[in-house]
Amino acid sequence: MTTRREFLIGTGAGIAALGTARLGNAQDLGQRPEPELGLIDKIVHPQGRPLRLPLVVSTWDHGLAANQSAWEILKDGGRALDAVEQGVRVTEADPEVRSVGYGGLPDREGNVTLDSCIMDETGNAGSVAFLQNIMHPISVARKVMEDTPHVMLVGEGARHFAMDNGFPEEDLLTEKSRRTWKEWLKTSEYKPWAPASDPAHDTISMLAIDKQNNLSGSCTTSGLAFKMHGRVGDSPIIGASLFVDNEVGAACATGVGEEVMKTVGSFLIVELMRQGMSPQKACREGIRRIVARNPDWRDVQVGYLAVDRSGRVGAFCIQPGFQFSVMNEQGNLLLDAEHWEG
Ligand code: SD4
Repeated sequence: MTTRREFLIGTGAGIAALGTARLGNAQDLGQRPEPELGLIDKIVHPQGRPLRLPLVVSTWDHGLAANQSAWEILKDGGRALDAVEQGVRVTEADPEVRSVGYGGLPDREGNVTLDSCIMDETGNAGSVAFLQNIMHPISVARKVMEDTPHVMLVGEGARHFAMDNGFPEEDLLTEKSRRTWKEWLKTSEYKPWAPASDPAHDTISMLAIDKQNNLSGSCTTSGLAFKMHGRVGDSPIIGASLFVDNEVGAACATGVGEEVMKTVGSFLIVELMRQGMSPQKACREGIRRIVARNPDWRDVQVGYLAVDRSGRVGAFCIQPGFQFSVMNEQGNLLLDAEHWEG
């Protein structure tokens, strides 16, 4: 049973919980959740307050379903690495999410090409880029990490590696996405900088801390819709879309990958946390670096999400509209990130 409550929180800290907050899981059954002790108040606290562990956070509203799947692993004492893989597989398999995996919008030539990476508590990492016809790039990225001496495989090599390891080849272009592409072809307007409030651009990135206090992260996407064939964004690039350091925390990204890559955003945010910044301030500084070097920042969306190893959460974006999902034993919430005020 899920208890649905609406939260409207005015906050000097800037993260306003505006959407529907879904509180309640098996342990809350029959009890009214206590908002003043719950997730929201701790997240909106100016310095951030540690949330109860284990904990999983992810980008956008499709993160709610992904968090739930990750939580099934975390609540039983499972490993954060398994949680972040299983969590984003839900999104990869969902044809209604048009920016990740199966049903993702294609490049301008009609090919669905996928980017993904994963990183564990020991600093091991795996990634795949420009992968076609494989529904679960996150699991291929994990195989690259665990079964090869390498970090990254791309294109045909990645696809052959996946098939050799038993991943089925599938057509990932759904009828709905094919129709959207055909519609786009009528104008063929090349606009890779569109803000991420456009539903075509919603990568899932996920971070988790397990009961052993270990961190892991994952990221998976079909990338910018109608991109040039062969274009690869930040999502498979360790340090850009994702970085995990078990001594400090973890960070991940969504939005226009070129901006994230040029500022090595997730690595930057983890290093800022290492120097003592809260996750919230570190995410804000990551966004400030992009805004500062980019006169056209109003046309660009990037959103960052971070946790430190104590369980403090931060999120910040350029344009209003970036949402993130946070789950622990107290509930599974969708929150609006604070945005840059030009
Ligand atoms: C990319 N970062 O390919 C991805 C797209 C994205 O929300 O995150 N959209 O650049």
